[in-house]
Amino acid sequence: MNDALSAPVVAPLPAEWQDWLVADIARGCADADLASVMADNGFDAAQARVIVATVRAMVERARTAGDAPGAAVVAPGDEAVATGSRRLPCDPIRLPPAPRVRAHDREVSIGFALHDPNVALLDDLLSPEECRRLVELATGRLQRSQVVDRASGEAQSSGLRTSEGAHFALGENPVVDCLERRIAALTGVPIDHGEPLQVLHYLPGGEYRPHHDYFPAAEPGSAAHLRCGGQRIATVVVYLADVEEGGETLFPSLRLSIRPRVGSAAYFEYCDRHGEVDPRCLHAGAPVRRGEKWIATKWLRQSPYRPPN
Ligand SMILES: O=C(O)CCC(=O)C(=O)O
Repeated sequence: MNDALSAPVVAPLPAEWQDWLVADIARGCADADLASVMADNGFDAAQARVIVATVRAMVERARTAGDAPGAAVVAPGDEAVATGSRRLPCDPIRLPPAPRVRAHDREVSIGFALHDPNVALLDDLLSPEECRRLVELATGRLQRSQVVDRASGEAQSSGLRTSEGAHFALGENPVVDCLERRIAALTGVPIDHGEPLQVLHYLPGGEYRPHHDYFPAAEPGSAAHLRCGGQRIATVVVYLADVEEGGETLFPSLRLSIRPRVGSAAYFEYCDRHGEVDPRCLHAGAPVRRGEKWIATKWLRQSPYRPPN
């Protein structure tokens, strides 16, 4: 492709969409998925395909020339992250750069988005009816929630996590299927990179003490989990009901507290394209003070997820 041809196609594209495309191409997203998100968000479908192909060609050309846009630059003096290496610049957030975006079959609002680390509030990810349906489907198959033992990798009950939960296989029913498609459309992470959805129920006093969702590479219990689809890269916590009091999702390092509101979701990323994890995404489910808390949690992986045997 020559520059004279590519320039007019890319130039009118708003800068935030250019950045989003460059970042998602570098992460390995497929052209068809990127074009489809753009089409869902008001771009002409044919033009979106041309734009994606053009930006990809520019990224490839820059990479060949040794000047990849978004390439890792180690910033001298940056604080260390979990691996003990110097901190790399945070990847741009995976969400499309618009306050209101079309995600598969539904308009979703981005309530707020923080950068570095990437944390966002998604409003209206599910309708109240869909939330009620998920709660209904989970009731009757709830079991005590477990955590992964850091040394052995085994799942076990713990006072750190006092909820009960139910797992749903990928696409197990229409609500789960729609939710998975919406999350994939929003994040560009393919559906098969998702672990089974968990619906969780907390009674008064129930909580999830501060923890990370990723598997620290240095811990012996992590190895078996990392073989199942690589590292966890992001989490979506969907609130299936309001909570009368308490039950916020807390991010102590960010001094951020997200209050459960039916249909909305907390979204956060903690593993970049170099596999570096970000301990600042420490989070907790605060104790429920009054009422009950219902959420659905989706963990996304670097690669297709295969459950351990
Ligand atoms: O209960 C919450 O608000 C947070 C849930 C959570 O941390 C998780 O599922 O990983």
